[in-house]
Amino acid sequence: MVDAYLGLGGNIGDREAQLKAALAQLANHAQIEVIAVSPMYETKPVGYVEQPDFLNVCVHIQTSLTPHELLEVGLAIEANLHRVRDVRWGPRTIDIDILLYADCIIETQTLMVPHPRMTERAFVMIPLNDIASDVIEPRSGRAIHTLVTPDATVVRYKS
Ligand code: PH2
Ligand code: MG
Ligand code: MG
Repeated sequence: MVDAYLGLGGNIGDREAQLKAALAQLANHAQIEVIAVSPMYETKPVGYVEQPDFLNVCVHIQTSLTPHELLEVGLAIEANLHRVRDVRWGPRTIDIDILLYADCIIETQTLMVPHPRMTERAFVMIPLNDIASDVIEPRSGRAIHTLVTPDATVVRYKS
């Protein structure tokens, strides 16, 4: 079993229900154990800004899946929750990204781990810091708590 961290986000439909459904589907997988889930945050869109606000959450899992198998599981859950791929960085019911997989650096056509933009994104780093503050981001060799910066566009979500 290896430790991995995933980032989940969505900004159309019932965002909270979709995040909870995605977390439940991860937890139900025979080769995934959910160790910790961060609080949910409501976040302003980054990249393509003319779209609704997101809900984002990070999750710590232990898994016997390979990185590419884990990617496939995430894509299958996205499909179950009716994700349609249209605009890059555009609106979606649910997005499941592998942020960290053990201390691996993976650079393939289909998968980049650590997620290449994670350290620039407060909507990832703030929830990740809640559950992984001492974990090392292997590209920089630095702990998550040294890479996170406060951001007023990332707000704890109270439903
Ligand atoms: N995901 C993106 C692009 N922009 N912005 C926020 N706030 N949250 C996201 O999850 C997000 C984004 C691409 O995956
Ligand atoms: Mg993403
Ligand atoms: Mg994605």
